[in-house]
Amino acid sequence: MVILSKAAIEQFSYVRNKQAAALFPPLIPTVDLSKPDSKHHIIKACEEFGFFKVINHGVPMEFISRLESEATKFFSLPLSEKDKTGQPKPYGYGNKRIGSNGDVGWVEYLLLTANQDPNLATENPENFRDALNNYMAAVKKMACEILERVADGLKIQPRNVLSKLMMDEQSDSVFRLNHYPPCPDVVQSLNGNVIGFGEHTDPQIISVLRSNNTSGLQISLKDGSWISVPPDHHSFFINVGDSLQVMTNGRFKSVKHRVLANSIKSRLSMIYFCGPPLREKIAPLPSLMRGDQQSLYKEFTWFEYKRSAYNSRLADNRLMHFENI
Ligand code: GA4
Repeated sequence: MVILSKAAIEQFSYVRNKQAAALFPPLIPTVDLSKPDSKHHIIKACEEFGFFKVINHGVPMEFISRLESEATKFFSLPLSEKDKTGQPKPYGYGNKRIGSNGDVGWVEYLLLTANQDPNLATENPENFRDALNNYMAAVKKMACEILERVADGLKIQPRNVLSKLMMDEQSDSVFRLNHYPPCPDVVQSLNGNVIGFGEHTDPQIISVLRSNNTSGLQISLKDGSWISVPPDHHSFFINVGDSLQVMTNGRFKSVKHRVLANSIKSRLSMIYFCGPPLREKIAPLPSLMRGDQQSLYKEFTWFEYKRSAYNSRLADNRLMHFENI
């Protein structure tokens, strides 16, 4: 008879669970914003995945389609035209290079600040600018509603304690359009994967993503495995960012995610990153701290965090430098 040690049994069931997760990946949580109990689903999804899908979001489909068509037009311009927007330092048009520390991906993108009129150096930028402004205003409103439901779900007051950070005139929110052209190398690559956008967590509070119907987005689960997020061009996907992880003292986890290139179809995504004002202190919300519970993080401002983030590589654990030991 073979007697297994406790460690061996744990290892065995860990491998079995991982295999089961690969065969039957968990469903991405879906939150219906038209339902009054959605706050509970939001909290559960933020705790378990740091990620969820939103339906009945109230963002008019015409705003979405219009921006999609303007963005497609922009990315179809000759490179020399797109380059007129200027290199992403940090805002502008970027091609393959992500950030300034050596990261690359199979992607071209436009990075804009969400609080000022976008600098679009195309010939007739009015339509594009208009589409961007309508879309961003509607998404900002939805993000604000989600953050207020987060506050409700966490039973913290006032309910705008989180949303006010991104609604502030000085909020440091960012908007990103990513275009992943079909990638011929996917077929020849070793495991059939070419990285479109490498694994990372988002630094902000939450990010609101919408894409066309091309797959590619994957999120990392707590056990380190990756699952693909089925695309849904009618819905939005919300990521918990590093700042919200800190504000909840680790109760919510910022979700690691990445995008794999597709060999046939191009993928277009639009992401609104809800950032706080630069002067804002990022620390656990006092009303979430029980008794003598200690903060897992040193106190820092969003400016300090951002400065450190811009010196990091995409896959780095950016919060590590701010942890209390
Ligand atoms: C990841 C989330 C957003 O896309 C972004 C990215 C930023 C950039 O592309 O300039 C960063 C990255 C992101 C985190 C680490 C640094 C900065 C690229 C990079 C290597 C706009 C953001 O805010 O942080």
